[in-house]
Amino acid sequence: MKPSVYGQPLFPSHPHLVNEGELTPGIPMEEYQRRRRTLMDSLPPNSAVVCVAAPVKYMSGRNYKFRQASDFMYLTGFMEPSSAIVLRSNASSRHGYTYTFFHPLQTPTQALWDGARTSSEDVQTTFSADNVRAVDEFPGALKDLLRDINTDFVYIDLPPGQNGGARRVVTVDDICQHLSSSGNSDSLLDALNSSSAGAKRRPLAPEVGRLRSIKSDTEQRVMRHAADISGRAHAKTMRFTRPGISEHVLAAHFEYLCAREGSQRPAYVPVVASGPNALTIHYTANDQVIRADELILVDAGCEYNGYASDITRTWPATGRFTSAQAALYSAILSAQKALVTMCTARSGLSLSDIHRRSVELLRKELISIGFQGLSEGRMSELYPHFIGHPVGIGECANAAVINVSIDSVTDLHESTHFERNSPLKPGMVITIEPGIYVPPLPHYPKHFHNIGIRIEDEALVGEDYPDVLSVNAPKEIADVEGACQGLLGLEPF
Ligand SMILES: [Mn+2]
Repeated sequence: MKPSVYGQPLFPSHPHLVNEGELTPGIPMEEYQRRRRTLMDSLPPNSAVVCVAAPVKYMSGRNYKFRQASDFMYLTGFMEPSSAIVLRSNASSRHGYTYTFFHPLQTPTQALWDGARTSSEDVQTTFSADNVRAVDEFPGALKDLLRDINTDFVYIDLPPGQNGGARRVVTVDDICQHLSSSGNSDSLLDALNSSSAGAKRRPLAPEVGRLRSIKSDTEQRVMRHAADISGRAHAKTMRFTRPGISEHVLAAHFEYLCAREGSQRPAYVPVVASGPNALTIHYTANDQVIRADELILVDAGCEYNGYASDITRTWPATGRFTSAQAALYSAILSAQKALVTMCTARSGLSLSDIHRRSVELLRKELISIGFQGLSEGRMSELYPHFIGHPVGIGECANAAVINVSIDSVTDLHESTHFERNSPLKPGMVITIEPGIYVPPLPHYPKHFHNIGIRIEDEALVGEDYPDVLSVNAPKEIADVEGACQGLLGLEPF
């Protein structure tokens, strides 16, 4: 069906991407219903949930490729901007709650220039909404909801603020601004800030975050596919590497390989750090030339059908580790493999526990290759970040929420409402990414100076065993060298 009459790929228009019965690729319509039902069942009686789509962002006059807000995507499967939903407890309705969908009505001019948006009829039938209304009516409906004496709690989140990355307390004017230019946002803001509304407002993100942290079977399948694509791209990028080319060429090559496999976008800005650049944890300039004696640290992963992947590998430019590089690499690898085995429910460990183990293990490994005087301070100089983080539907996060994870400043790849101190549960997907970055300081062995190595896998937590999703990316020294040298039968393209 060309042109499509929908605002996103759906089975009738894109049967090569979306199977019958699925709302988004890989995720059935019933699963979205189950997510909403589980959310509503987890809240007190007489609760309402309000969730808002992402706004369109502009780059010098033209819009960026749109990406839906993560929680809205998780609850609706709807991939268009300027929309909102309201869920209300209602035991007598067919789903156990009522589902009201606000979306923009399209004008013929918009359709001509931007292509079709999903019609109200299709929002109702395909997305299972009980009521469909024009988004212009949303501010008024929200005001009514906040004043409704039969609604005890309104779970609502507001877009992150601009004030240094910290979340503002009330910013629903942002919601109105991007949902409805005609809406009276002043009076809505007044309504939200009224004392009665303040007493009923609750943050939605922690509630959705709890659900999002446990991946269903279908989510696990999508995430495995995302990791397969990224892992293979790592292997082929190893093969593609040669001294004398620039870091950005490897970044471009990796992204090209993922895009060809159907990835919609990179999950985050990749780190391609050659030699001492690897000592900058968030190195993303990716604009220097790779030298023959250097290692290259590549932290890169694709987003595929809404789910992120996140893998780091470090390999030699020439395809062969020097003895110092190999010694440090093996030390980190043996700690990394031991840490991956801890990603089970049976272990009873939390991510924070695993982090503490990672410091102990790395210290022991470093001592065995000649490091001395590894006090707590020295360890955090060599290993300045956290062991890992949850992965799933990506989400921009602010550094204030969690300030020690590698990815916290740029992107968390999953809800920020992950309980680091609670034992791991089956169905969680977390990264295990120990790294050592040796500054050129006299208290460290000279032959390790300026070497930075990180090895990062994605582990699906099981009851008794972890399932490593990122297995396609070579990790053992023999496999990494084999991939670089073309001994694994892998072509660079
Ligand atoms: Mn990561």
